[in-house]
Amino acid sequence: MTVATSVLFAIGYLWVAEGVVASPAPSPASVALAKPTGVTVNDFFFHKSKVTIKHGGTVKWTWVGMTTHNVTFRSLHKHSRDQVTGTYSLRFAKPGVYHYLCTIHGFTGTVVVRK
Ligand SMILES: [Cu+2]
Repeated sequence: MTVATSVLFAIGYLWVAEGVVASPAPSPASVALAKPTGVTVNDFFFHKSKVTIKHGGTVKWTWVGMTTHNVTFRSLHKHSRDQVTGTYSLRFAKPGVYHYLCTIHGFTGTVVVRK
């Protein structure tokens, strides 16, 4: 074997070995955890008005009505903008029962976060 072929063999080997180490497939569990739970913001209600998620999970609200609304968690000091379209996402690290409302119209929703 010449020096040139030895080098080519070495490069080929490293390329294959790195490919195996560098791109592990994502586990199904991590993919499932990453998917947010969807709630729609309607005129004039949240649907579903109560959702249950696991701690560390995310809820994503999507505005689907014709009127300006917001998602406001007074207990968490977190809120969306007043908006007619678009989305708002919030991640819940701690278990608990979280009530929220649209402060413009007063309709309410609940996020239950399990352990
Ligand atoms: Cu509203």
